[in-house]
Amino acid sequence: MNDLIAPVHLPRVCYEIFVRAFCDSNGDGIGDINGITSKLDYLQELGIEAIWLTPIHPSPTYHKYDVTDYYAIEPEYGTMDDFRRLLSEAHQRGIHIYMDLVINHTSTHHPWFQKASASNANPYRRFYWWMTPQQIETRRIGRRQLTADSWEANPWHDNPGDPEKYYGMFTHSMPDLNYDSPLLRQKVYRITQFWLNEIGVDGFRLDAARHIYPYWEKERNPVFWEEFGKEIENIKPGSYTVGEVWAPAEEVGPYFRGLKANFHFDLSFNLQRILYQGTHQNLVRRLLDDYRIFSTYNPAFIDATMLTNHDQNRIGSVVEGNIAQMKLAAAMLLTLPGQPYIYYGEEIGMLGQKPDERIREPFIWTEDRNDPQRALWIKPRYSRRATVRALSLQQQDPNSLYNHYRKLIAVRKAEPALGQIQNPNLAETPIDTTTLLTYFRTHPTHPVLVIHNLIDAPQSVQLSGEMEKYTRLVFQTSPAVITEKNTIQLPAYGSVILTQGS
Ligand SMILES: [Ca+2]
Ligand SMILES: [Ca+2]
Repeated sequence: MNDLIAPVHLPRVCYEIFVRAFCDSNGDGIGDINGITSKLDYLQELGIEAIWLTPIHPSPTYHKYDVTDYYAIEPEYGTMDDFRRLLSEAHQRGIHIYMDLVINHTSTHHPWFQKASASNANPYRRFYWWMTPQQIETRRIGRRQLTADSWEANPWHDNPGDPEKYYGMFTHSMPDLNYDSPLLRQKVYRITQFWLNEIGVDGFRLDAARHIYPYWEKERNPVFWEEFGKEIENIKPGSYTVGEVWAPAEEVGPYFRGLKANFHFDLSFNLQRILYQGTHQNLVRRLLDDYRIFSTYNPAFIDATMLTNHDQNRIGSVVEGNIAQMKLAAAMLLTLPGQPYIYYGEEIGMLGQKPDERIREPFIWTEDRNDPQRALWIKPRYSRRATVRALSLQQQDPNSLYNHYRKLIAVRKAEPALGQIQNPNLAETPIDTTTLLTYFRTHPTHPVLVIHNLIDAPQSVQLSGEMEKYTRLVFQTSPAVITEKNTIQLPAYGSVILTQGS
């Protein structure tokens, strides 16, 4: 169970790029691979050590989560040479590249499905799920319960002229692959081998990991990923994998048998609840419970944390554009254990609420309305120059959200207790004020104490007992005056990071 080898170097801060929206290099308005390459210096300066790219394979949709060719690059985004150059430039800067691997389903335009849907007498038929209405009825699997990631209630779709229907849990244009086919498994492992060894990516983000087998066989999913994890480890030892298992911790746990990391959706929701309600939600205790669950499946588990991703309302909109609360959100994410993922634009306070297109609006690089690098794939409604300060302005302002992120990331890297990714070193403090979130990041020689003020009013905190040793302020949101011995005055939504004074 524990034969997964940890990557030699685990990136301490990661960044998710929605490719279409990030940076346009050739003036067609669509963010692309060369655009990302041109911003590697920016990402390095921010402190990013790994990038998760949303899918870059050919696909008929703007989001590209329905692939038509797993061996190619979407022409809108560039060429294989462009991608190779991105990899090489990223690696020169110590930045890892993770590809989004979407293998729960394909596009209906994928040649596999084209062949599978054309006749039931070819080997590709078995790459998908087919049943007659009668079989569906008998097994009572005609309708599915809605989940956070799919509102499709009727997952069986008509194939014109065919007595059998096919299963597509997201939508009719995304037919689910059926991993009972050994040939399909072989083909998928060959794809991973191509990208890991022939092209040189560092790992994969696994889309819809909990849906590989349909809901009536869902206990087979962690088993599938266990096999997948072993294959990947054979193909390229130390490769990174992070799963999208949008479910409570109890359900996520078993996926750590095969996947090194999984996204922590419960944490994302708890952080949002903390911001809404201004109370700590027993976060530390809940996290310790989750870690216990994860570690029973794999003591070397990697907790992939985030405020939100490309499927959730942006954190900036969760707090209704309040920059002080966005700073608080960043301070929580970047001082908790795990491997944090920043969703592109979070660092400049981008806004956005569903539908999905609206949480994927173009990054605002400069205040120039004709900035050629700014993607124009959609006319922004939430993240406009009038509502979000351009990066170029924030870079010059020491108190900007951008510089807040940069400082926090630097502190996370400088303090070994904060940068520790595996074996989460989190501990409760004796402070029990509900409007404060406090925790230790334990360490044999350099432990850290973190205190967040969760409300829109100053609060003072008395440090007693063990906490009296923490006298050195290594980070503060804005001047947090230590008024007298062992008392810290925290401004509204302010955070401090303290170490033991020497
Ligand atoms: Ca472009
Ligand atoms: Ca599936």
